[in-house]
Amino acid sequence: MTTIAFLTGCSELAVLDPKGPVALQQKDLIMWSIGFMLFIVTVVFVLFTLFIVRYRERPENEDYEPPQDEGNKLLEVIWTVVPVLIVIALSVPTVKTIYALEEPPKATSHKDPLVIHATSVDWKWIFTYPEQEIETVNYLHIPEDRPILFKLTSADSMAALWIPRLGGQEYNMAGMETEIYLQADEPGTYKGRNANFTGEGFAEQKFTVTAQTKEEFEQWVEETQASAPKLTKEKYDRLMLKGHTGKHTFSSTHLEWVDHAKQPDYAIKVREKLNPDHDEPF
Ligand SMILES: [Cu+2]
Repeated sequence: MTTIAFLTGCSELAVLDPKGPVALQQKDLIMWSIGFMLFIVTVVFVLFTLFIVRYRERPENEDYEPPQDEGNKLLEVIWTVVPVLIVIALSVPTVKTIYALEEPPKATSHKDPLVIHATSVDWKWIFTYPEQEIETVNYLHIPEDRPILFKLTSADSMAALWIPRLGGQEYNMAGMETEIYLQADEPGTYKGRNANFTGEGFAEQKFTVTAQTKEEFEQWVEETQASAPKLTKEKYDRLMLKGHTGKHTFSSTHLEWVDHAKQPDYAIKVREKLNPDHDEPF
């Protein structure tokens, strides 16, 4: 663990500090796998040391010729069965976790998930709350203790949504929709980013997630609906240009005229129409 911490140059290991049930399950799987593998490494090195000490070359054994044994049933069975058991011990929990993560977290599965569309476009994140008719750029507000169903797609490059404290990444791909459930157990601000290299501006394709109590979240929704400007097609199209932009908030969504999962060439057509040398993402 210390080595990992030093190698990554991180003062904190967000993946190992989960703030939600999805990230917690993944952390448990990581810790189980590392622990189990450390155990195997230990056994191997102990046996290795034992053998080189015990069977080292000694003057009194100079003429020793080992007997020519072959086909020791017991040994053959041991070194076949043990690796099979190792594979089972690692794969069963992994597959179980993968399947469990396709569903909303168990503890809150009685609650309706909040649906948020997350669309990546070089190099920003567009979040759409279809039910609330809200759209945000580069930041998110979510209620705590409620599963969030992210519907992911990309307007251009293949990206990956990653909020380490809430769970592992999932790909955003043009022309299709992928899904991931995430959930925050406590209010707080968590970092999110694109985890799939998409060129020049990739490093800064980040966003923040603010997890709030149910009441605070509802208040944010109401205020946003009341005070944020409507999203116009003109404004939205300028978001399609490659580049960075700050945080933005709107009280209507781009789903009214485009779903990138169904129209993968939307951004390309917009870029042809706009002049990338003069127009910039607003
Ligand atoms: Cu780092």
